[in-house]
Amino acid sequence: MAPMKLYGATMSWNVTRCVVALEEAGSDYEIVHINFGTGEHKSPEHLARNPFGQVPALQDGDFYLWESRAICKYACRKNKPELLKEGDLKESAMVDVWAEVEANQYTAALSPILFHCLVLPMLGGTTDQKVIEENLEKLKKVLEVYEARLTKSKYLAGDFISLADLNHVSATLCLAATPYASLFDGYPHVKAWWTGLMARPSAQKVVALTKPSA
Ligand code: GS8
Repeated sequence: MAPMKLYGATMSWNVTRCVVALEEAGSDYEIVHINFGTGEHKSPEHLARNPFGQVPALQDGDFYLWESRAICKYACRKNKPELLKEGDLKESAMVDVWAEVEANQYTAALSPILFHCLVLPMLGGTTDQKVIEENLEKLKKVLEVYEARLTKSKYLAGDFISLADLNHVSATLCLAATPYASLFDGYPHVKAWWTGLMARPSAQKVVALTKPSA
């Protein structure tokens, strides 16, 4: 069967979130670059893949889907369901809980920081320090909860790695390029968890893909 196609630009942490899951699942896939500069994401071809004209989108044969976290789940269900613990009612529920926390607490606070520190300057916009500070405060409160959780279990959903942990990798990698790279220093268990995630080949694949020369 033909490899799956992940459409996107690897500078997007929504796209590289999918790269991590596809790598971890051992999926057969290839990345198809979408050129934002030429507006390719709004072309009829791409709108057929993602009606919102956004990246990422995934193609598996004649099946298309979008929304990075749905793509990540699909890769796991297809190639590595252990990452979702779907056979266990309570473990899978904890994976769901921490996957929601990643999306609605952690990345909800981290994204505006990344946007203002990294994306806006690239687009010629002006960074709003107030937005950064407000979201840093939110993120610190979230990290306090993570620190407490990670003193009790090795990973977020329990003593097993899951998609809930892996979904953090792509956006957190971008934090290193901001002035807040040392944020985790105040949270030793979070830092150890992150160091473990960073060492995984899937995270290193994203590092390699997002190097300026890549
Ligand atoms: C968000 C996708 C998104 O914002 C997901 O896949 O998780 N909830 C969705 N994609 C941006 C790229 S930056 O990460 C995008 O395509 N923006 C272009 C646009 O909105 O026109």
